[in-house]
Formats: sequence, C-alpha cells, structure tokens
Amino acid sequence: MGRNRVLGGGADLRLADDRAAGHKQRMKRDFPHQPLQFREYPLEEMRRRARAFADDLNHRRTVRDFSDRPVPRDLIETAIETARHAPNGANHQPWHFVAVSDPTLKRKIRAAAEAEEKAFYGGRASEEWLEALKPLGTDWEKPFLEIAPWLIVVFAEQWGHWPDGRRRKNYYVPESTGIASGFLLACLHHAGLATLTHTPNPMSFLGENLGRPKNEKPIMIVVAGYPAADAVVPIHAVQKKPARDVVTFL
Ligand code: IYR
Repeated sequence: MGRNRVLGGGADLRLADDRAAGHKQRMKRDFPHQPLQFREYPLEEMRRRARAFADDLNHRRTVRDFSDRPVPRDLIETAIETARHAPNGANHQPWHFVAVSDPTLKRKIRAAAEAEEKAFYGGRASEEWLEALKPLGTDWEKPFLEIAPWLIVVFAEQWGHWPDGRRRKNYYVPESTGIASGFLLACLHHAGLATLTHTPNPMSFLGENLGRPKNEKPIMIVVAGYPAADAVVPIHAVQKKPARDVVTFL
C-alpha cells in the first residue's frame, strides 16, 4: 500500500511530505539545532588531502618494540580528544579512556597481562589461533607494557545512568568504542607516535587495577610511545590484501 501511494504520487504524497516537514520542524523546536560547520575544499585539494591522509595512515604499523623516551601528556590528551568526538550510538558516548604513565601501575598491568598470556599461549588458545599468530612472532612476554611511556586503556560503557540513578541503555557499544579506538590510533600515529593495540585475554583485571566501575568493560590497551631504535615489524603484518579482494563498487 505504501508502495502504491509513492507510485501514485500527487496529493497523497504531498500530504505525507507536509506531515513529515511539520514533524521535523517540531523536532527542531524541541531539540534545537545549529548550522553545520562544513568547510568545502576545491576538488584537487580534496584529492591531495585524501592521498596525504592515506599515505600517512598506510604507514602505521603495529609496533611491539618501544623506547622508554617520555611523551608529553598533552599529546595523549589531544589524541583522546579526537577519540571522544567519534560517532557513536545516540551520542551516549559509551566509553572511558584511562591513560596510564605511572610506572608502578604499568608494572602491575604487565604482570597481570603476562599471567593471562602465559595461560593463553600455554594451551588456553586453540591450536588454530596459535598457528595464526605464529607469523607475528608474539608470545606471552609483554615488556612494552612497562617500557612504553603511555598505556591508554579503552573501556566500553555497557550501560549508563539517568540523573536519578536508573540504568540507561547504551546502543552500538562495540561499534562506538571500535570507531573511537580507530580515531585514537589515527591521531597518535598522525602526531608521530608508534602504536600497538594490545588485547590481553581475558582482560577483566584492567577494570580492577584501574578502579573502574562494573558497567565498564575493557576492550583494548592502546600502547603509545616512540619506537625502539632497533624496532622491527613482521613482514606478514605489512602485506595487505589487494583492494580487489576487499572492495566492491556497485
Ligand atoms: N592477546 C595475545 C594474542 C594475540 C591475538 C591476536 I588476534 C593478535 O593479532 C595478536 C596477539 C597477545 O597479545 O599476544
């Protein structure tokens, strides 16, 4: 029936349009809007900007050999500022970022992560999973958790709270925190830092060690700092599938 109305066009369609416009107007009165701030670039500049951004991010590598050279806190703050502007479900911003530089805390996190990883590499992971990790050369030892100047732990807020204390549902939490983590990594890399996404398995110890509430679930540690002078990356990780295998234009 809806289809017929649309195909029929004419008065019915105009009435529906008017109703929708009225609804939109009321929404905008009840929930104020502001003009979009949008900067348009000439097409050639768009191409140049896209290419420059792609060239920069295409050179991001997951680094596991870090230097202990300090990184000023304001760089980390700017990266987190980028992350917290990520698109997310209903603008609930279902995340919390804990930036750790304290050596004692980092040591604690390393010890707890290595305990889990020992069990993971020692038999908890399936043979297939361990086989998939072989080309990366990873093992249970995680010295970078102590050496790198910053560990940014990304927490997903599973549910929030209304002002009266009742639980408020969050939406698209994995997607939102995933996008925010991507923004975080992109900004850290763009600033000139080496990064690593580390996912100890399981990682509930992070909430306990960092004093986070029960409604927050750690999703990853983003390690950031300068690379060690002799840092290497596995060639396996540099080889990307050709675009034709992962892209379709229709
Ligand atoms: N958490 C382990 C295992 C690991 C899993 C995946 I999937 C990786 O891409 C890399 C490592 C570790 O961090 O060693």
